[in-house]
Amino acid sequence: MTMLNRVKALPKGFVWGGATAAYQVEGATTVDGKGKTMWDDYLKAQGRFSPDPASDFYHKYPEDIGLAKKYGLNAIRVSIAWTRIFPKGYGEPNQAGVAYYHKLFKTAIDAGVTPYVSLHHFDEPKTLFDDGDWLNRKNIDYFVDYAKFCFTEFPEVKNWFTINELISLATGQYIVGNFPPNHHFDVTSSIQAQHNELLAHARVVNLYKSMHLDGRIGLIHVLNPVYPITDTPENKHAAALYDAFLNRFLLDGTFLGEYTPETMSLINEILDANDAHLDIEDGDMAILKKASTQNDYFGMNYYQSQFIQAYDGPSGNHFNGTGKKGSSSFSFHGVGQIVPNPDVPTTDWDWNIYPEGLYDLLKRMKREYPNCKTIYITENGMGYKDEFDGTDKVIDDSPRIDFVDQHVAAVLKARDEGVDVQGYFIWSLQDQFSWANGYNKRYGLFYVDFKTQKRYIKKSAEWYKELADTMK
Ligand code: BGP
Repeated sequence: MTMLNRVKALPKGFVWGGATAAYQVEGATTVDGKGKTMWDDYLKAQGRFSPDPASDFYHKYPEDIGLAKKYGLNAIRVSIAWTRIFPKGYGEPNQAGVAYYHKLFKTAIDAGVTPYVSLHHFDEPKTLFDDGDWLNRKNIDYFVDYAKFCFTEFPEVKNWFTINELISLATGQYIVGNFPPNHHFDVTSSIQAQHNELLAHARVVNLYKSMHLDGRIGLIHVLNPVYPITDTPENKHAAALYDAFLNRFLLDGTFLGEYTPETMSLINEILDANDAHLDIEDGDMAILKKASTQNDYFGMNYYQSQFIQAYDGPSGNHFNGTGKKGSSSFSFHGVGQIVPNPDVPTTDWDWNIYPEGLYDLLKRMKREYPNCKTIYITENGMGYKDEFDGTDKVIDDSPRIDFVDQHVAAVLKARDEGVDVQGYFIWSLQDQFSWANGYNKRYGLFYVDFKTQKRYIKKSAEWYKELADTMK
């Protein structure tokens, strides 16, 4: 019996993958010489959940790659934990960590599941975090050294990404305050971290190109389309401010190699309202400019769109980290307020389910950023409280299938209209913990019983396979 609903077939040669991130899946945080990340002590002190055993991917990767293959996936997103290679972020490489990634990549390649590899997925080495993290420009030098080591050491990797989701890191750390060091509405640090991470990305891309390697490189942004809740001039302006802060500043820096006057006028309005500032040093923009035409592709993550209302009051937020529907709020002084849209359904974590946003985004990339040529959707998926009855019965996660189906349909529509989208990675391959929500926010095609580390099949995996088979 077919499970196909909106999407009936995938284009031939489409990359049909599943995504993971080292810290969220590997576990084994203290073995084989691994150094601490910025999360280890923080999570311990917080006491909400532990990064061990996660999904035990450090040991279970052959099984998970086997499942990926069995269910028709031809690609996997993984990240290298910087602290497995350089426990302090710099110095002598840790051979056990290097050996682990060689084994992981070989297992995937041998199975016909191509690895797409990020160098940085939120897991900053603790030593460098303590030293200022991305706010310290020395961090950029260490990141470039680490990237160079990986490019030389892992020639089997042909698809690289520099950094995952600069905006989530910068806002999680300095605006929302749910990533260490938990600052709230520290606008200066947030915008400076974004600029410095863009510089790090650009330097690594320029380096990669100068090495003339046989492979491709790009970076990953999560984009949040922003719409005024009603079409008043005030709401439209608030939406433009949000868009500049969440999307435009980073897209301009990545694909134009400059922050356009229009973008900067919006950003400066936000900075002025918050007594904040941004330092750009001589030579920075030339580095961004050079890299802006050299990205081989763009990894786009998309989860949700935001609806905005003009707002004059103080900044404040409540983060829904538990899945209690309707408990989140976010107001940004000098920018606007995120408000619910009664016509748009939400997940239990108050994330708007709005596939139109993904379609709009893809069309916008083509219109506004011609240097962004090939796109992969590197993350999209639905956090859901899967119900597991302890048996081998396939777990029914129909709402997730519906979510992914709607979003893949939006991707293929944009592709039919000329946007060069070459692939889609569901977040996530197997269940893994969520940075600010812990283990009860599941996204996987495969259910992980975190007590026994056994894997169980979800209905979405069977649906994914059925679509994979349409490519043959
Ligand atoms: C992205 C991250 C992923 C993942 C995902 C889901 O921002 O790149 O690592 O966590 O979002 O988000 P969450 O876990 O907060 O639900």
